[in-house]
Amino acid sequence: LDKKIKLRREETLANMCDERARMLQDQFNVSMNHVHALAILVSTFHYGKDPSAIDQKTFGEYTERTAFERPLTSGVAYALKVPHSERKQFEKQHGWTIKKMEMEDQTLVQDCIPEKLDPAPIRDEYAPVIFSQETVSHIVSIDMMSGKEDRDNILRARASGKGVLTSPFKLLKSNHLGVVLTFAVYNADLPLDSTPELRIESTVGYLGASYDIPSLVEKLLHQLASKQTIVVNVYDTTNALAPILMYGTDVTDTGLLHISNLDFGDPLRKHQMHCRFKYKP
Ligand code: WA2
Repeated sequence: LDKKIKLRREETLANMCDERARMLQDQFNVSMNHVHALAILVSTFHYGKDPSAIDQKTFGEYTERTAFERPLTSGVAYALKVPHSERKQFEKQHGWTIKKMEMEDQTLVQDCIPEKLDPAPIRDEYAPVIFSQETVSHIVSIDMMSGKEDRDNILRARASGKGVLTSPFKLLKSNHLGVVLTFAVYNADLPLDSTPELRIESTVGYLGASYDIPSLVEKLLHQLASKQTIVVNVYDTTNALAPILMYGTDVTDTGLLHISNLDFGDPLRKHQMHCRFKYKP
């Protein structure tokens, strides 16, 4: 009988964990598809029309009204590809200088007050944010290539044509651990088998979404009852030897553990959900 109860407990935990993992993965996938569609929208209405049919007002309104399509995201933004040769012209046209994301004093960066940010140092190219959803308006004018995680994402997104994810890192202003999803925007509808070289050359900008993991996973788990029953942790397990805790507090071992795999659509990144019962039987 004891064995039967134990088996039953394991089954319950597995079912609860798999259900939560599936929900998180599905919501992530839904918003990823919508961010992809936004990248195509910018390509069609900003670059496909002359004059452009998108400005900050249109972008801000559209992204706010369609926010329900992107569950778990805290905001979307569009950064422009600007080669150094065009920097002066770009800054004159926009009436502001391209800002650097990183400062000597990390705490000030997190506050993210644009006037306090330094101008971006000279580089071959920049990726300043020109359009944003209201919720992330604090990143407008910041060069996304001046932050390591954002830069890696931009380089990988434009060479691959796929949606790519960063490792977890502290997002600007919110100071919460999050991930950024990036799609490149091209000046043409490129065939699926295009070379990375052609893709990089055809790149005009980058559409990105940020996921504030703690608050958004919390919101998701809240929708399901039984928060009193199980403890959930989400890890980035890309480096199996050094998993990064993305959600939850450090675990108190109550014996039984169930691991559900998560697929967030970027084959380079691996994620897992770990579930335990809150109390020992
Ligand atoms: N968005 C919001 N908060 C952030 C952030 C970000 N990146 N990086 C650090 N904190 C415009 O990939 C292009 C969004 C980057 C896209």
